Amino acid sequence: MSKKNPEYDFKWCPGCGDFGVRRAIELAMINRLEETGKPMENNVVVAGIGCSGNLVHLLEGPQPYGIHGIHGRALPIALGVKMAQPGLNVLVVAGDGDFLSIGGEHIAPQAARNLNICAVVMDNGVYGLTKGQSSPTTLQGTVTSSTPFGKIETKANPLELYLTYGVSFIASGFSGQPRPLSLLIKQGMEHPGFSIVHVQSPCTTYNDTFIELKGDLKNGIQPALWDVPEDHDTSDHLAARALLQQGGVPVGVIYKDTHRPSLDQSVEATWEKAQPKSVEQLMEAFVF
Ligand SMILES: Cc1ncc(C[n+]2csc(CCOP(=O)(O)OP(=O)(O)O)c2C)c(N)n1
Ligand code: SF4
Ligand SMILES: [Mg+2]
Repeated sequence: MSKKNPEYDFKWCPGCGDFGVRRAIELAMINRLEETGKPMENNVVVAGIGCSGNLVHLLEGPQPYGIHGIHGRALPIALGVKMAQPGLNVLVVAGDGDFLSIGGEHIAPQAARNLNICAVVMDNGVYGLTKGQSSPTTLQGTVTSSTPFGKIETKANPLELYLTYGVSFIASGFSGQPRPLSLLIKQGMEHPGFSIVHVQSPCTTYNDTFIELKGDLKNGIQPALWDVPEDHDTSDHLAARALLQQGGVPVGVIYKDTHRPSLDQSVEATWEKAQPKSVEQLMEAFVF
């Protein structure tokens, strides 16, 4: 991390949304530490590559363990950490490009396994670190350095994607509200299965969406953000789907299924069924 790694000189731009996400993660971890009595070293942050992934070096206060991995491969690394040490609290931090573009193929398998980790996705609708190329969540038609005549593809809807893949905890948050966001992240960390907290975290340099998200009523701009109603039934898949079809950006818990076993529980149960074979039995298997 930064203090232990003084040669690491990466800095976020002023006003970057990721500052708020960092604060929310710090608050959630400290809160968890106070509630469970487990030390900060019980937490591991697995980061992708991107401005968002640099969060792992920029955390302040007590330091969790951190792995700054490979672009798009935060989930497989987190799978390895969790399988080796199921007692650890594993948190993935990744950008929209990292998680949904190059890393998109890893979401469905982990959803099917119900890997017991929490992924915090910082969605700024752009590749920030590499200077502003389009990402899956860039609006169709947007002119970027990689789409000089406008983006051809439609914008992905990550929350609908997660729901379709069967992610067992899905929340949506905003970096400009670090305290409420920390509560969503804490719920995600406590959820016994695969949780994703998808965060709108604007890039002030290449895609500043703060006003669009928060609105500017004086100038007739309605906020895209709206709170998930208190009476929303988070256990109801169809209700979650209907919520996502209302447009804009819901803030809160969208869906939660606590009835499925997590991957570590399923692996444990499989170990109990597996009969270890003796060397003789294994050798006999090769005899024709
Ligand atoms: C395998 C691989 N491909 C491409 C890159 C170049 N690269 C680094 S970060 C990045 C995209 C970052 O966008 P995002 O994940 O949205 O993170 P942000 O910087 O916006 O937070 C790319 C394409 C890389 N480092 N490794
Ligand atoms: S380029 Fe964008 S995402 Fe990266 S640090 Fe600057 S504001 Fe944040
Ligand atoms: Mg991005």
